[in-house]
Amino acid sequence: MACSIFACKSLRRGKYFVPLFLLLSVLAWLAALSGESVKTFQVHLGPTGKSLRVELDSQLETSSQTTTTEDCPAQSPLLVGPLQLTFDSSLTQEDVEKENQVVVDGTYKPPDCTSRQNIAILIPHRNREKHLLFLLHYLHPFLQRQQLHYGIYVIHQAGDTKFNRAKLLNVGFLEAQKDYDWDCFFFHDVDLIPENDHNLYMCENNPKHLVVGRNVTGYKLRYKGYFGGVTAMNSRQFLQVNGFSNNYWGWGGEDDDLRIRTEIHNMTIVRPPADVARYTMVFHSRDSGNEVNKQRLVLVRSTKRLWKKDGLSSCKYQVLSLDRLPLYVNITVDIGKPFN
Ligand code: UD2
Ligand code: MN
Repeated sequence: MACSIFACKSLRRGKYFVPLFLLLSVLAWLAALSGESVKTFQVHLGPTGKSLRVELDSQLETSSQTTTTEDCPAQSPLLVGPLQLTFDSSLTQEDVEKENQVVVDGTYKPPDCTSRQNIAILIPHRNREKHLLFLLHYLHPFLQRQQLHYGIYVIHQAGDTKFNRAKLLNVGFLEAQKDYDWDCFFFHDVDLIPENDHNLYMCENNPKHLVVGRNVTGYKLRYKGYFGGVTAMNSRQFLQVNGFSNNYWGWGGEDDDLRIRTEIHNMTIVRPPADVARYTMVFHSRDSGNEVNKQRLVLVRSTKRLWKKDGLSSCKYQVLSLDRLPLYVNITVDIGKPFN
């Protein structure tokens, strides 16, 4: 074909343009493919030994966690009902971490649906490492079977002054809120293991008390207004009652104080059915540093007068460290000492 020198050069350049374009497209396609590769199948085994689910662990899935999925079903298909609990003293931290590789920095999200609530589990703690390990061993798979988005926070009291469970739980609430906009807070003793996953770890329209029965008390409610062990409140309810009192040092009374706070606000305590709300308390004797609080009856009588001034609004503390460990967020805190 006849052409000027200039036009011929452009035509020749055009000849290379098409194959070059095709080559670049193929390269781009290959790069995209390798980006979503490495699909590995992991089988997660719970303490039941049953397969909880087979998970497709891929970059595709990681990215799908940020996109919206459907709400999880009203009843999780993964529930297994009552479990026979065993406490093997040879269980190690590594074992529990290995069982729970899906947990990252103490938090977990169901991979294929959106949890109906976002749950923060707050555990007051000092010198109960073995109990904590047993609890984590059972609680992580339990919450995963319930298809919950959750985070576990252990609030560790520094020093050896009297233990103050209630104030630690206030600290847990205030600190966990900085992490994420959790809907629902569980106040959870370290030594109580839920026996049945139909005991749902979700909040209700009223404060919830979950320990209807315990092995050590013949699975009977201790008394009518009993509100100890494991309780759940949503953030609105907990803020409304101004949280726990900060003034209960040593054993007892702080759970009744919280109940009175809910009564003042016309809330009614709800409980799951007795056949599912069952716990095993790992055996223990009274800890040193948590002797019976002789002031507790006097304090409980002044709740009505003091709740507004004493609680979340007056909770002073100093976080000494906050560590995002594989199985929980550990918050070590200086909560001061009695009557300061
Ligand atoms: C009951 C209540 C508990 C609380 C307590 C009175 C039940 C099932 N539980 O528990 O909720 O009202 O009476 O304060 O009714 N802890 C430590 N280290 C210590 C001391 C306590 O970690 O040195 C934590 C730990 O989470 C423990 C919790 O505080 O589970 C309650 O203390 P406890 O187990 O000694 O008291 P208990 O079983 O009588
Ligand atoms: Mn106990």
